[in-house]
Amino acid sequence: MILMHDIIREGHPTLREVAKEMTFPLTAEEKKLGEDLLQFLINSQDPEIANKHGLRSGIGIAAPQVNVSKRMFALYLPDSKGNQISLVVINPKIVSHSVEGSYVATGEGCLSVDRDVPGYVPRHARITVKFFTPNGEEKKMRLKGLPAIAFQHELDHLNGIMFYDHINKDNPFAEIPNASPLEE
Ligand code: K1U
Ligand code: NI
Repeated sequence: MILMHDIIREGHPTLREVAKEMTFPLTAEEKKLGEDLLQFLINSQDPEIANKHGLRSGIGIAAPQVNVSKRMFALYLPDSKGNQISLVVINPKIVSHSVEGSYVATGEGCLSVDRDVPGYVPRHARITVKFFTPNGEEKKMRLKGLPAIAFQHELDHLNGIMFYDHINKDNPFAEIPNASPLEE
């Protein structure tokens, strides 16, 4: 079971590495890591389990955040229609994106950052993505709203990028041209 002390924090060099592409078939250890990442998110959103183990709530978590520099992350959140997105994503790519941007109105947080970093984080409003499942099946998906933002936040972790790298340093809440706020 992944706990908060397994999650590395800003300043750890792994968070700034470009993670390695994964090869198939995955090893048993790599499959178990995917399951553990997804289970962490499920546990973190269960008030009883989260409270018992002191887990911060998350909708996404990437392998580099548990000090494994491989291109894998998990997402667990509802889409705009109320369908649960529950995914382990391997070797993800954004194949196209909207011109329109989006940002979380209250800013972003990160399980690897123990402080509030205020400001808008510019993201693509809609993305078309390709990735592999742990069984090596290729998937293509369209995402919008919070799932699209979460996917981009986690993909950034695979490229050594932190959400605050995108915040305007001179004016963190400066208007982002052609972007709409996402109210949580
Ligand atoms: O990667 C992480 O550190 C997890 C982080 C990912 C994230 C996705 C989208 C926007 C910001 C950050 C989180 O899961 S933050 C916690 C969270 O549950 C949440 C974030 C935004 C809106 C609603 C919930
Ligand atoms: Ni993060």
